[in-house]
Amino acid sequence: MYSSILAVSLTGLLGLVAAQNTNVNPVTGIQGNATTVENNPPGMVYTATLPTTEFFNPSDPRGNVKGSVAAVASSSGIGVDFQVSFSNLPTSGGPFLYHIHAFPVAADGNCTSTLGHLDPFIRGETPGCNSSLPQTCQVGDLSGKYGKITSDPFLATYTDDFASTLPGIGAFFGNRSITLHFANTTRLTCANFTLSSAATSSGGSSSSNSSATTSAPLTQTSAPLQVTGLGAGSSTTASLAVLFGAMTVALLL
Ligand SMILES: *[C@@H]1O[C@H](CO)[C@@H](O)[C@H](O)[C@H]1NC(C)=O
Ligand SMILES: *[C@@H]1O[C@H](CO)[C@@H](O)[C@H](O)[C@H]1NC(C)=O
Ligand SMILES: *[C@@H]1O[C@H](CO)[C@@H](O)[C@H](O)[C@H]1NC(C)=O
Ligand SMILES: *[C@@H]1O[C@H](CO)[C@@H](O)[C@H](O)[C@H]1NC(C)=O
Ligand SMILES: *[C@@H]1O[C@H](CO)[C@@H](O)[C@H](O)[C@H]1NC(C)=O
Ligand SMILES: *[C@@H]1O[C@H](CO)[C@@H](O)[C@H](O)[C@H]1NC(C)=O
Ligand SMILES: *[C@@H]1O[C@H](CO)[C@@H](O)[C@H](O)[C@H]1NC(C)=O
Ligand SMILES: [Cu+2]
Repeated sequence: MYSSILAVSLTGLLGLVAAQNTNVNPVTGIQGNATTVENNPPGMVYTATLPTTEFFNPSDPRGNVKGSVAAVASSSGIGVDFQVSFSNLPTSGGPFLYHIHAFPVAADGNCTSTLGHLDPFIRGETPGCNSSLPQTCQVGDLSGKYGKITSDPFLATYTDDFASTLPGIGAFFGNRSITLHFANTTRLTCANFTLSSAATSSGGSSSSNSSATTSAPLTQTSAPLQVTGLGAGSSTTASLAVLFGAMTVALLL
């Protein structure tokens, strides 16, 4: 199951994705490069805290990876500040990858349920992200843009211009999740983002000014949802067209 891709396409975009995947670098999403989100509501903090039980090996005596990803819109509203902290990683199988995945974790903790990466611009998996050009990467490909997990503990802080805390646009991640993978892309553990606070006084910017959150020219607002899995080297591809709204989904299990 880990080496198979299930691709579901209504719009027939799959061939376009595949064509882009095999061509030029830098790659551009079908909906263009990722756009900087400039009207994130300040102070909205979303945190994904890893569960105590590992998805990959629930009886692992070492227990699960510990840690969290906390993300808050910068006080300017431009981009999102991420604070990443992981420890107690497996002693082999790295360097580990982590991404914002498009769907939340099922109640039973099964990380398969998070489906693929957050990819509102329909950029697809391959070629891999060039971290020098983060706007050309999948919005959710955090380890692609900012580095794989290469230490234990692993701590990273960065600002991502493309993810958003503004509900209603494709780049919004507050209703989605983080998934950690082994280097071979097998899913290790995952966690929902949840709203941990909506600060009212940090940074000095008003967080209650609704005019600050009205929509900028964000063309992805009505873009079809695109999620992709991880699997540049996958060997099995199955594709089928399904009449389910304007949705293109490529899923690696
Ligand atoms: C996407 O960004 C890359 C790198 O800056 C650029 O070469 C490319 O032309 C951009 N594509 C579009 C459609 O703007
Ligand atoms: C991926 O790597 C992990 C850790 O080395 C290993 O346990 C697992 O079997 C691998 N999965 C696949 C599909 O090879
Ligand atoms: C993740 O969030 C979804 C949507 O709110 C919820 O149904 C699910 O139970 C949550 N998963 C876990 C493991 O808490
Ligand atoms: C997780 O969900 C997938 C897809 O529904 C299923 O094949 C797999 O057996 C589940 N894994 C566990 C540990 O429940
Ligand atoms: C990544 O993009 C930079 C800037 O355009 C370029 O110099 C570099 O060659 C690219 N790296 C790869 C691996 O394509
Ligand atoms: C998450 O929120 C975005 C923006 O509001 C919406 O487009 C998307 O369908 C939501 N996803 C889930 C899994 O609820
Ligand atoms: C909201 O912000 C705009 C632009 O800075 C300003 O003109 C307006 O007075 C503010 N409204 C409130 C209720 O703070
Ligand atoms: Cu992932």
